[in-house]
Amino acid sequence: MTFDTIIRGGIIVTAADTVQCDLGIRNGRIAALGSGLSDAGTVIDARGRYVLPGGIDSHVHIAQPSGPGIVMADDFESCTRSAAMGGNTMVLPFCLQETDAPMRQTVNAYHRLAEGKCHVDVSFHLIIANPDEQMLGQELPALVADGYTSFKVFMTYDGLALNDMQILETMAVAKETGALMMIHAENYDMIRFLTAKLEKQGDTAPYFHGKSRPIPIEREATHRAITLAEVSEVPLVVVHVSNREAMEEIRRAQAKGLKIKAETCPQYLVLTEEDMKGLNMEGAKYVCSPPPRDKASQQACWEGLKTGVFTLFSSDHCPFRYDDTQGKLAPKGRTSFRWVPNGIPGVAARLPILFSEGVSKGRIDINTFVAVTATNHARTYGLYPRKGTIAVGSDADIAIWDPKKTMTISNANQHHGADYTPYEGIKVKGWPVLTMVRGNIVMKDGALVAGRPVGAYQSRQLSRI
Ligand code: DUC
Ligand code: ZN
Ligand code: ZN
Repeated sequence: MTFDTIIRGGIIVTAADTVQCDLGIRNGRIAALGSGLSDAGTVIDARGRYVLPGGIDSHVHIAQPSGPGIVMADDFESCTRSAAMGGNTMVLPFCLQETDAPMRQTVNAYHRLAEGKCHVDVSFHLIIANPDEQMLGQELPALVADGYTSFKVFMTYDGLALNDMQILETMAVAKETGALMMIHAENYDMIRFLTAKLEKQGDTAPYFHGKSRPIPIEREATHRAITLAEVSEVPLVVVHVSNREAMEEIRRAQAKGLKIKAETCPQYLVLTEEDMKGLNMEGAKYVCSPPPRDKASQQACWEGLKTGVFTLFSSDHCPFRYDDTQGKLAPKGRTSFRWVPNGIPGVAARLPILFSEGVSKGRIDINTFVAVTATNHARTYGLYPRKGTIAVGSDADIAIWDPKKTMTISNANQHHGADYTPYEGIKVKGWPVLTMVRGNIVMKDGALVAGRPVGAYQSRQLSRI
């Protein structure tokens, strides 16, 4: 047999091209593109469908420690199941540095959690919470050399926030090793100040989460992060950008020739701070950081995607159950928004939302969709061209989409561990009907294909940005 599988007659899309032809797969890789391919064990009819590189969601959180008494709603099995259902073939979660353990030990613990459980491929970013001599001088360079080639730092949060000196010291290691740094840009002291003020006024409901971290707080930190990267002469990814002012800081830096990349997420396209106003604690379902903003900010994020200021569209999947005292209804959360677990699920909703709101409604073309959901993630995080594109020799990581299929997003079709989706009720046109990881069909027509999970850990090269 020439091929294991042929995908016949679909519209094959890459970040650059759109062409109707057959695609032949052998040994988990794309072996041929052309017309009239034959001789395969399995033939998939894709006429009238898009054949896209599988989505790569380079920003998800899985089984990450989230504070006393709080438990994330997804383990590696449930998050990667949800990812596969949503047309993804790879996710990149984070390994959070623990204060009392060597980073290598922590990374190995995440590997053990993931091993044999994943329905799509995975690779890990690191989160640097304590950039001491041991970490910066030894652990981090060794981990980068072993394929953990990107790490995130935070400018806010107790126990995570790094000051400017620490960020500079960490950037020096990025410069030395070639690793790529990602940054959560919000001003810690301003958030602390406003949180205390709001609490004193009795403004403690989930809605005030947004008021405790308004746009200038993100803009200032974005500007400072860019300046620190400029002085350090390193590239930087600003993750989860939510508004025009931060976007304009990034646009200016890019126009100056700085290697600043940026990401936005579905919550900044379709949610607003009004969603956090729900009765009782309902607003907690939408609490994430940066918070959803307003309609004008949504417009700005679309503009960022259309003009290439944002090259990455990720979910920032960070799921907590709602009706659960280990989740959004943690008892302390009723006393103040400050204690509401921060994050929302979205790994399955990311692609249908962007396909429908972007491609089906004519805001972006299908090639841009592929670029911002797959190809740029692979390029940015050292996986290209093995991942993120459709080309002979690349892994057969493929999602087949029915561009005409209409669906309503609901918790039932997310298949994650959370008991709600913040995108409940959103009607979409365009839906993934098949997901294939290295030639293995893992999802077909909204159902997981039975069998052992095929997802595997992927070591990464240095970034190509
Ligand atoms: N930042 C993230 O990237 N995810 C969840 C919460 C946060 O602050
Ligand atoms: Zn963050
Ligand atoms: Zn995140």
